[in-house]
Amino acid sequence: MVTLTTNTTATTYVDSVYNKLVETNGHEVEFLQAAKEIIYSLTPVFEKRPELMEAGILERIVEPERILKFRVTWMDDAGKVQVNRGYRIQFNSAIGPYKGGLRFHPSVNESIVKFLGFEQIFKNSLTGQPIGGGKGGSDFDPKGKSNNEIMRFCQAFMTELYRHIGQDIDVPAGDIGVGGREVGYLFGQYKRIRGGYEPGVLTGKGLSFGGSLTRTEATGYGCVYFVDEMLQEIKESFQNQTVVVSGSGNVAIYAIEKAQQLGAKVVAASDSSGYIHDPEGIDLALLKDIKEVRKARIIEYVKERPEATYTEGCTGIWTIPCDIALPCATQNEIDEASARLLVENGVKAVGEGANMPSTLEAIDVYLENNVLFAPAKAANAGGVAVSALEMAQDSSRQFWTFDEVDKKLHQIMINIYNESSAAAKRYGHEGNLLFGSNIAGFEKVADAMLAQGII
Ligand code: NDP
Ligand code: 2IT
Repeated sequence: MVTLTTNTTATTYVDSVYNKLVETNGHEVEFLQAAKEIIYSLTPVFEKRPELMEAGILERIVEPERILKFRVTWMDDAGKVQVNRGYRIQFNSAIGPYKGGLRFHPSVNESIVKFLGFEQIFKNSLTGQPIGGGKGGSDFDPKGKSNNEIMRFCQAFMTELYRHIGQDIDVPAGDIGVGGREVGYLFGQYKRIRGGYEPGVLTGKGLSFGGSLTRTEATGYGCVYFVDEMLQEIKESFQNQTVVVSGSGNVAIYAIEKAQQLGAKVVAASDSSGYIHDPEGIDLALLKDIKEVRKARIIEYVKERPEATYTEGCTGIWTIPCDIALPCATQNEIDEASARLLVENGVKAVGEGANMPSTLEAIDVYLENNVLFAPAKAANAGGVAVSALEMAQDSSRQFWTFDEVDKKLHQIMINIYNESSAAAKRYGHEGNLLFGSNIAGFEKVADAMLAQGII
């Protein structure tokens, strides 16, 4: 049982909550990393607002409201029975229905889903929209699977998940390994089981059945919009900057697209096998064709662009000198050593398109060296923000143009930047967007929890 620690200082309080978490979740390293970053950045809030300590808000917010873990059984093309593990973590519903993506990747386990779900609470709050935090997924590996196998897996996954979700309960979407195709199959199975048309139950849907324009582009575009706001503080922009983007999935491709539109030269991208370096600037049409149409490996790029080079392995991408680094692949892809290399090579700004792509040590390196740092919760909130706009369109049965959604997205990213900056200043950490975004995201959820009583 959690003992509430009242009548103590904020520092002792956050220490005690974090230590308790280590005791009870010691093996969940990714979750503990995400929790540590947030918990300690909230110390100034508890100093100013002891009523939040007294109400045990921190003890409650680190504990998921519900963890669902289930078997997913399906049959592969060879007729062999396959078993995977499915997850949905319904972390916090103080400000709205649980909302967050599904990740299909062999590395998925409870710790990964918990870290993602925990981050989602604060990110969703920052968007200013009424969505709580959740996340899910499976250790299913989509690589090398046929289209039919993907469909059968999605159907089997939804056959269990459907009973736990709903447009006012929990609204999943995509993440690594889950894009438009998978959301389509998941939605089809949900509709078949429910016997009704409830488009608001999933976001990232196809445009012909309740999807929103700009959702595909939203995370990558949003990340660049956010970094652009940050650059304006030092009277700079994306114009003529050299940019390195890791990954070549949904987030990476549209971060590259928007950075190029704003005049940057994007010189590198990667997948989990290696990275390409194209000093003259990436040919995005070619990259999209390889990754989105052919669904091939990034090495194919250099076969058609002899001026580019391919290198095996992922971390080497951070040795390429750049002004702006946009990690858009996965968690902990920039460690302390990579962060130091980025700094030595003169990086001005880091914008996190992926979730928790920098280790805690890497973040310290950015902050010690005055690198402008756009933390994931704020910088990649554009995806879920447009998901919430998709929910709004589904409810009203009216759909907006690409430009309308893009303008709303841009304004949301500006608001997140302004609110994070203001919160950092209000709590004595001016310029520190990590503190600012954690605090701004937290306060709204904490106030809702306080108002809703001890539940
Ligand atoms: P995709 O599946 O579309 O792309 C993932 C990309 O990252 C691929 O290039 C993949 O390479 C690479 N990658 C995945 N795992 C690893 C790994 N372990 N090591 C190195 N590279 C890896 O996913 P998204 O683009 O949607 O997601 C990327 C990141 O952005 C994730 O952290 C996700 O949580 C985050 N995010 C996504 C949002 C969305 O709306 N989709 C919203 C906010 C954040 P390969 O093809 O070889 O696996
Ligand atoms: O990490 C994320 O914010 C996402 N994968 C998007 C979640 C969503 O519900 O659109």
